[in-house]
Amino acid sequence: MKTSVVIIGGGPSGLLLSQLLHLSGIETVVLERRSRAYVLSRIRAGVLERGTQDLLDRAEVGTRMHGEGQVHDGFNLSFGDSLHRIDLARLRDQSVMVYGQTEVTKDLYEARDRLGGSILHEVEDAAPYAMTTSNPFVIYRHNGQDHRLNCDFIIGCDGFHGVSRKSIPAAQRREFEREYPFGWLGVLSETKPAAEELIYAAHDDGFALCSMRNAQLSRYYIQCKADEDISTWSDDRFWSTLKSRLPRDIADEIVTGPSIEKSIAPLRSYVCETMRYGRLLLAGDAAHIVPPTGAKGLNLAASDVHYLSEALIAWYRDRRADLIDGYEARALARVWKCERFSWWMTSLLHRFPKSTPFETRMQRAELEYIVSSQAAQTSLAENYVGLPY
Ligand code: RFL
Ligand code: PHB
Repeated sequence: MKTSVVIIGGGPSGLLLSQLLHLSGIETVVLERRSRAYVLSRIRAGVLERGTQDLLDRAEVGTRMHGEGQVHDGFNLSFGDSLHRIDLARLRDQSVMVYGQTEVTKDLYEARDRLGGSILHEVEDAAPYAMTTSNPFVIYRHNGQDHRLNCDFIIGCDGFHGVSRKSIPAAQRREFEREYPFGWLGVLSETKPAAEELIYAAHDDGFALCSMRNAQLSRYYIQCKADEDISTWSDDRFWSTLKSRLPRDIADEIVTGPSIEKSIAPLRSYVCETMRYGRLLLAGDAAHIVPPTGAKGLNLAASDVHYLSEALIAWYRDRRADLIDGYEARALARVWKCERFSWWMTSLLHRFPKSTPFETRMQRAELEYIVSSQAAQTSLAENYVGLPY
């Protein structure tokens, strides 16, 4: 069997790339380890930058996002029992879109199905071979049978735990990592959101975030221990901890209800600068992870897909190799800036178990500076709405 591009991983990066390539007449096969129901049950990102929205429009999957997503012109920082609004529209003349990753993924599946895209689910043991030759191939197992798929390129869109990055010899991988000494405990609940816009709360007991998916669906997170045992977190304990980290007037208004999803995510910053190894190219979480505080993970995956789709289209349409050769450098230039922003937001808003009193004062001084300085707010807003591609 032969196709042009094999994409390992059918999350948002893999599906979006496959859709963009299809629209330019390039054939792809997507190999996904999980079932479709499992992929759609993962609750993840909620905030889309303008560049991501534009890319979804270009992929002809933006209609439902524009109809059902919420345009947010600002968000709030909370500390010391008060709320401070960051006015994205005034500071940067831009907004973000609140529209869940689950919905983005559903829209992409719908489009790929409608156009006859080839997405194989519950694929086992996918592995790339001959990446440094011009005839790479992928071996995998599907429905109990082994297969070999020849191709021109293999794209690793298989997330942080995937096989693609690990197929690059360790000696060739330039990797950088920071783990944070805490995680996020997230809850989804069918309740009215705490406020119209997101609230990022820094509190002496730890960070909290009030987000949403729509007018009747709230998403909340609280900072927890890295090795937290989720079974010790009843809904009641979650709600009372969340409320204790928010300004009194917001906490009093919070509508509680049963959680319909509860999970813990570790926080990590990670970059594999080796985003290309011969005919294997990495995109999205397969190549880099940001802590979720800046809402950048999915958006960064989208900017990779933008550069990579341009590169592959130039290869097939104009027989140009320069954008493939330049992919890693173009992507990394943006990746490192988003890594910096996500690390900075995380460092600013969380309680670090080993912080000294001086460091805690520095965090507070920085928050005070941000809310009193238009220059500082402009920088925050510029990064939050998304750096240009
Ligand atoms: P994904 O979504 O992890 O998809 C990878 C896919 O590859 C499959 N796979 C394999 N398939 C075949 N063979 C193998 N060996 C395979 N190994 C893995 C997996 O099953 C999966 O389907 O990576 P992708 O596509 O690069 O997308 C990245 C985003 O999912 C991620 O960056 C965001 O969710 C991060 N993120 C956020 N990003 C934002 O832009 N805004 C946000 O508000 C935001 N909030 C978040 C987040 C991530 C979170 N968690 C849980 C880490 C909030 C949270 C809590
Ligand atoms: C979310 O709604 O899941 C969300 C929003 C903003 C973030 C992270 C997660 O920074």
